[in-house]
Amino acid sequence: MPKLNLHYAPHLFDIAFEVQSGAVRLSNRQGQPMNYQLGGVGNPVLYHTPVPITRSTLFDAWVADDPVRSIELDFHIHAAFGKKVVLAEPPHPNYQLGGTQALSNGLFGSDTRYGDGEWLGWWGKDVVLTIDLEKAQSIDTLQMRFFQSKGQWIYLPKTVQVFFSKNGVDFKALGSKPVPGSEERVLAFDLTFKKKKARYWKVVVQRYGLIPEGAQGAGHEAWVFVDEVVLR
Ligand SMILES: [Ca+2]
Repeated sequence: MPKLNLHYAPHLFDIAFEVQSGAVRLSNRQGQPMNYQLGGVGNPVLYHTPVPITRSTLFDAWVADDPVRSIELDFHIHAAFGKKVVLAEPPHPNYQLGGTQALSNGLFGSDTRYGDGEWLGWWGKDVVLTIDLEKAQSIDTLQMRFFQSKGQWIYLPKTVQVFFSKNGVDFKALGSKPVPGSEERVLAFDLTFKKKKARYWKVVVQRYGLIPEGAQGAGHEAWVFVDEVVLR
């Protein structure tokens, strides 16, 4: 797999952000005052403390004295937003910029490149994760996005399974679905099932496996890339 330059060096003057427990925390190296705005309307607000995100919205922030230095985040809120995700196997060290919380931060990765802070990549491992919704919630849909770039050994996974649990220990299967073939660079995958109320949810993404003969990387394990685990 071609190596990207992933030494993530945010530009000295950039605004950095983190989404923690459903709130956006902003910073910049110089500690300069920043403004933000939700939904692109209303008066800009001076940033003091992490801003809770309670609905799907655009979030714009900029350095008050230098508005060219800005970020725009497009939040998609869902039941797992800001909730803790636990992975059975961590992503590959080269593709875990955003950390585990990137899977439930309400932000999607780039549609064209997988080296950003949202896409997490696993090599030769299934993606197995549990989400604690903190209280029982009624859920009937799991949505995930998968990156595909066969020339770079990134393949869509084979199947996705979803399980639920009331105690976080005993999980019951709810649904399973093969991932449909696609030529898209990013596949939006949906798995719907009978509505269930539960606090703990588990997702098992079965990887593609070995790259077939005749393809780039034949005989090697394929990668799987995921940017968000949406529960509704
Ligand atoms: Ca994300």
